Amino acid sequence: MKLRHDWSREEIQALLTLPLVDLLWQAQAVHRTANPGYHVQLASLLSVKTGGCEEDCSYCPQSMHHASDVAGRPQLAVEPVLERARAARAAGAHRFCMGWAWREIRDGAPFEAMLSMVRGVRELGLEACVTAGMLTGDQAERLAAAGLTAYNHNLDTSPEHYGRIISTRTYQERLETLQRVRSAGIDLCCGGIIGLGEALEDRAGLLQVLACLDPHPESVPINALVAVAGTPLEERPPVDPLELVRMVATARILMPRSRVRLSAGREQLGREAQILCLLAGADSIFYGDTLLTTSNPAVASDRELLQAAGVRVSTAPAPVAAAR
Ligand code: SAM
Ligand code: DTB
Ligand code: SF4
Repeated sequence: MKLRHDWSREEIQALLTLPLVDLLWQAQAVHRTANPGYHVQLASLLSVKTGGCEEDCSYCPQSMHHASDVAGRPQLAVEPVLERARAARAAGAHRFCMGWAWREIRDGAPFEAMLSMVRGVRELGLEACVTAGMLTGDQAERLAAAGLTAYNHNLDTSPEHYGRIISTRTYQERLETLQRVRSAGIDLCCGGIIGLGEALEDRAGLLQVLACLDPHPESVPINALVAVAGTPLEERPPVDPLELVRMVATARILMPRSRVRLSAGREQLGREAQILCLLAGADSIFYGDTLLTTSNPAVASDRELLQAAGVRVSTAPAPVAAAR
């Protein structure tokens, strides 16, 4: 399958607006070729540093600019984090993702602790993912040396809509961090959110930026806004689940070999809508009762969902003796 990095916005918009049955047919054809076993990766998420973030992302409950901010929670230490990683592995997770509500990583004790967490998670045989805002080239190199599998840094929306959602940093800064992660040899986890009041052209615009990255991000999280009370977007109406299906299907067609992760917002979806997303090419979910600050479907109901859909769960790799 030939991978393309030259998609035009018009082509993407045409995919997004295809009759749903035709879009699903195309997405499935791509997905069945790239992922014939319909393997789904389970990724568990833990907030290591919660709230008090300097950025003003209008969807985010952890920004210090919003009434929703849950400030003053102490940052978790290395051992409790690794305890949670062991529990996630025992529950069947394949990847362990850790979040820090930071604008950027600063050097010092918290960064050293982050490196220890990455090493510890890798020694458990889990993939390790970190999301912690902007980082320098040197920090990216050190995370790579600790064995970090992937760095999550979302573009969230189109370059045009971005300024209406976030004012404290630019799209360009986001792209520069992504480049540093790439240069250090760490996989990219980069996606966005729908339901921010964006137009269809903005959804196409986000997907265009992602699909024109070369190589494509190894994982692409597609979030539906969780409208949290106290954030500027608290009044936004819920997204139509079929819009999410369209977004997943189009991402699958554009980036055949990337993991498309059905991320925040699953609690608002029925079982059938989630199965449509799996059919459309989603091959990863967040697994565990919480996301960062909001809730996620229970582990038992997710097991039932995957069983009902008939997809297979990726098996966790064997533990590595020591991280690099
Ligand atoms: N501070 C880091 C950053 O922004 O990269 C890491 C954490 S941040 C919470 C990770 C991602 O979660 C955001 O980029 C956004 O895409 C997603 N997110 C945050 N709040 C959300 C919400 N209420 N609904 C849906 N997705 C959300
Ligand atoms: C991503 O794209 N979605 C996850 C993960 N990357 C870090 C975060 C979703 C957060 C939803 C709101 C919350 O729980 O605070
Ligand atoms: Fe939330 Fe991350 Fe934005 Fe901070 S940078 S407000 S944690 S999304």
